[in-house]
Amino acid sequence: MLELGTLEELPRAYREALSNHHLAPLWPLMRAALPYDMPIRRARPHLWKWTDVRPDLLRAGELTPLEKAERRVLILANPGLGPDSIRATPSIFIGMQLILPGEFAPTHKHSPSAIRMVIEGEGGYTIVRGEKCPMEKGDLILTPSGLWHEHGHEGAEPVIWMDALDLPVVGALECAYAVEGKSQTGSNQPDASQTRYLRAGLVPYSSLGQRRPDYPLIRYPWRDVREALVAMSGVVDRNSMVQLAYINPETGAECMPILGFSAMMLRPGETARPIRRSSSAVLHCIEGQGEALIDGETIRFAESDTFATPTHAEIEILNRTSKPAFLFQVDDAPMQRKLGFYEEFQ
Ligand code: GTQ
Repeated sequence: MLELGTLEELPRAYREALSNHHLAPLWPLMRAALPYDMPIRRARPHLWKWTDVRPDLLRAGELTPLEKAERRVLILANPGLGPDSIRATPSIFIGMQLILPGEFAPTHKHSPSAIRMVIEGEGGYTIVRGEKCPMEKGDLILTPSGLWHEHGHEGAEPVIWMDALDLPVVGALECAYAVEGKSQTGSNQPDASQTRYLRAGLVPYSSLGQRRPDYPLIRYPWRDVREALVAMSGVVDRNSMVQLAYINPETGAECMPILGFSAMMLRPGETARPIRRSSSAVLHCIEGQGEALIDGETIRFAESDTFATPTHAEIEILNRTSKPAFLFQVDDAPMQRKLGFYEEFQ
């Protein structure tokens, strides 16, 4: 291995000259920038327990009216990424959002893309591009870059969901910004998951002949995803994972450009061994409970808990119970694939 020169070995006058000229020598930083064999990972495997998140979020509801928040969100800050971190992993922003009965989170659009994963409560809705999407537990709702969106609540109990945004990526490129908008008149029609894209394998015929909408499907109801996982679990080999990817039904590609979404089922007694990958991820338990072994660290998760897995992590997920467990996963594999450095390690 090369012994690289350090900064201290350079004459002070030279270092000062470089600094005055806004120049820096690479060689003392070389191994920090490009370590051998494995990236330096500051992000830690970390668990955010629902029993902590929920009361803290409800307290935010008492302390801060929505008019003073625009979005009432608590950010999941990965402890390895520093005290001011607003990232759950290097690329993934996760927020827990609370909306109280009768409240309204005003219309805006922004350059980062977002999704919602509904955790609790009934009567919440999001209007995306004029499409009114009901929010039921486990539903995935997309809010892609540049699409107008607003949230409201017609129910009686608090509604809480998880937001995932590619904000750390868009922000690092100094491209993150939002635009305020006027309230949208939501269409009276049910959202496209209940109409045009009701069944896998079927798309509106007209979409074959003309330019397809970029984001034809905004809402992926949990009821359908859960049913599909259960059906699949009966035929998938015990050594393979029961996992479904959320895709764009018109293109077959991942449904958003930077972050990817999937749902998995852990059968009773199952130990799942996802392939080691260069992507980081956040997992959220929709139902059931289990244990995740991440780079040798054990995380015990229960319903509505959320945990982060670093890039290149060695992962095992165990369900020791007699009931199935269901996890939702956000990862940055779509971006890594597009940029040409995504890797899987056998
Ligand atoms: O609901 O539009 O967690 O704009 C962060 C930024 C949620 C939202 C977040 C946002 C939103």
